[in-house]
Amino acid sequence: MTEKILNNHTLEQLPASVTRPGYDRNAVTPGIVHLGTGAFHRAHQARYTEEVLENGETGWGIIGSSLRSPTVRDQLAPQDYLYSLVEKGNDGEKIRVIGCIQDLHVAPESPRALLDTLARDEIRVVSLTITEKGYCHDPATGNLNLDHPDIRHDLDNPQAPKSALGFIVYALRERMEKGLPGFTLLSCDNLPSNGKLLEQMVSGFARAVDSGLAQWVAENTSCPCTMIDRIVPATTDADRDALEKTLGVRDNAAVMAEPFTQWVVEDNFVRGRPGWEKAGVTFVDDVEPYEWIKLRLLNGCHSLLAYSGYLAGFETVADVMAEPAFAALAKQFLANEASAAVEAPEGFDLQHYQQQLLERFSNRALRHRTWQIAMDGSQKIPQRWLGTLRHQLENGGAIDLLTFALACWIRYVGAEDDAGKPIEVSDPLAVELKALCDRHRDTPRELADAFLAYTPVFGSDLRYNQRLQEALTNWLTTLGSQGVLKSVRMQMQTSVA
Ligand code: CS2
Repeated sequence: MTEKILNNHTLEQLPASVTRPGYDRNAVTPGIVHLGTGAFHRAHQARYTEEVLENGETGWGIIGSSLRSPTVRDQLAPQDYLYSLVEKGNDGEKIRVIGCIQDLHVAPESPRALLDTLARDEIRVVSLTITEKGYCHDPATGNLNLDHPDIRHDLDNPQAPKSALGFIVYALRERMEKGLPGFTLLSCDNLPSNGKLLEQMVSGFARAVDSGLAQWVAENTSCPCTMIDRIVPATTDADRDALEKTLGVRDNAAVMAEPFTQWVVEDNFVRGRPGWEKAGVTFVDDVEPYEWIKLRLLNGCHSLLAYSGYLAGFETVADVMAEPAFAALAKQFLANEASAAVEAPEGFDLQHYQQQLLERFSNRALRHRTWQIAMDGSQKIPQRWLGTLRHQLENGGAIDLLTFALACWIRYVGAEDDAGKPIEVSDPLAVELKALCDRHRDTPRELADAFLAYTPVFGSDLRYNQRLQEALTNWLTTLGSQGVLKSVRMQMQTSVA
């Protein structure tokens, strides 16, 4: 018997409590190509765009793309590109079927098809969720890494690129040659000044192709900065099974998210944009203050909880937060260290924001794995912790928990948890980082020095800071002898179990 799946035919059979597209999907034409159509995009930008289509702006359908795996296309295509967004809070859930994705290219299967789509006149916005490492930059300096294997490949293969930068620049070249206008490039990744970074990467790549092209790209595109925020854990089979019971049909492409969502965008679009402001997006002149608050408080604390919690044996962020000493640790990190290094825009209540974050992290309806957040630390740490750390060092501020966090990360990339179980470390620099740990495993001072001298992550300015060296060495020593759980309990002065 074939299982019933969510699609155009079964849409009408869903329970009445489920919201579904109220507009005519056949009347929608594409205006956006999105690179990296993972769970985050589907729970965030797509949900705002769905609202725009509901408001009658039919020219902003989304054509998705995956730069690597066919999984999302294989899930969505049999479902007529429909999927459920399940918003889960401690007090229940809301389900909405989203219909704004119209098609999805799997780039490695046909790079040509994606290039052709990007070169269509009607495409006015190209947005990206390709994760930090997708920008092929050096995380410490923000420079384009021309030695990156994908960049080298793409410079030699203009007809069949692999990287987002390759697709964007070669598609823009085709548009230039056809006499078409450019498009807006909208970064939706967790990076500071993500638009500026994208602009630099695109222009660096374009210059390496041809200087005339680079100039055309600069004149015919814009790269607004954005601050994106919504916690969206990877969907599990258990989530899909539970949802099937509610829906009465199988949805293999469903995404789970917290109720909270926020998107702050710089209003700088070269060929118009969807009326996202009517869907709750905040348009501002300067996104930067929002970005720093989000990266240093939310993401900084998330990474702290992920490394320390994983080492201590906790599977999800909510599990970590259920341990009082860790909840106190998060609170103290936000109040004493992370928030010292940000400036709130007028009217922004930083106290309330911190309180809200602690509640969001404690959402027990979401199973957000510490392992998932711990991925790609080498690409995340500079913007999440090191800017704060530099600020605190310069101003004589507290660094206790920043150095604790760094020590946890170092132990994590050493690839063994506190119970002696191997860790599957997922990071583009995993091999080099593990080698550093192996070389200096038994001498905390040398281990601290070796990491602080590792320029791809730390740059070259932190290595000789004595206060930092000592604090990091102390934590590595303590963690080596006591493990994370005991150390956190001691630090937070709660009783040792
Ligand atoms: C998380 C983020 O995986 C991670 O590194 O910190 O994805 C986080 O959930 C989002 O930025 C929340 O907006």
